[in-house]
Amino acid sequence: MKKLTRNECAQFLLTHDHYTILSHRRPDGDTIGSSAALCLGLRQLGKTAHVLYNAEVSSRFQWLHEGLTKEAVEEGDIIVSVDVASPGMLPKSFQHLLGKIQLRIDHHASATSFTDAELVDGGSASCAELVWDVLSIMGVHADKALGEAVYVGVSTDTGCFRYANTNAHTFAVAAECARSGARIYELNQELFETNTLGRLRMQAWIVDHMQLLRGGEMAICAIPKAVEDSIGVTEDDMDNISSFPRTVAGVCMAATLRETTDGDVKMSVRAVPGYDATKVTVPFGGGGHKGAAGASIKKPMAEAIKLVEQVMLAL
Ligand SMILES: [Mn+2]
Repeated sequence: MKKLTRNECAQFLLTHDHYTILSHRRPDGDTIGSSAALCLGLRQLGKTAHVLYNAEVSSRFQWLHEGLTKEAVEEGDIIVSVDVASPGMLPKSFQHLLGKIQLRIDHHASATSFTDAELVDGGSASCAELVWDVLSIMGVHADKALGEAVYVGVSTDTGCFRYANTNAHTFAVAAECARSGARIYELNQELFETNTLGRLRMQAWIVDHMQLLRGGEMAICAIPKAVEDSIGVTEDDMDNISSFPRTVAGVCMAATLRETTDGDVKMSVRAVPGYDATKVTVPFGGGGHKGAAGASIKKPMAEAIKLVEQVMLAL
């Protein structure tokens, strides 16, 4: 595996003409915005580029991929993944492409290499910023559609510029997006200022049921599938719900556990600076960033809660 700088990555992308771009499973604003931005930028340079159709993209973000997707990789396509930290983060329907992916653009420091070459910057708040840096080296100009794709990635991965990963570069890229004509106010309203009733009811349930540990320094929030079903939340309602328990005053690290349809548990951990969320996820084979990390736990919920509690109490 070859490590690339932004310049080398730009040169690589300039050299070829046909691209398929991959996003990750449970796609968030960053992987969707990054893939859309890369696709639009390559097309602006006259290249043939598509985002591989990801069935898990929720209705909230579908507009970003409109007109950009295709159903299958074509002969001769260069395959590029964006915001994908490990092979396991690829959707099941993309798994057969492992071994054929030429380039990974990513910002996960605790990543597993799985491509021929990679541009990885763990200091970048979002993958979209990295994509933008590379595109601008390539001579791409940010128009409104490209600016909005980058902005969705940058703003969602920084919690609208509130998380600790936010830095001067993040704001510089956001400024480029604003200059491009991106609808900053409308996107902020839609992504950060508006809640569905389902989401608010879920937050109310969390307030009543979260378990505080170590005198309120840490929290575990275990949401049974039956509760999600009875409230009637959608995946959009649950998007980044794990950042909510952490907003309680005094809570520095919070683990949110959700039951999957297979009866296993998906855990998301959020932490403030000085705490390391990966210390809770790595013992379960997961990964992530210090501020935000995740793991899949192949245990029933009751057992998973006990194990997570043990890990948190031992930190
Ligand atoms: Mn990301």
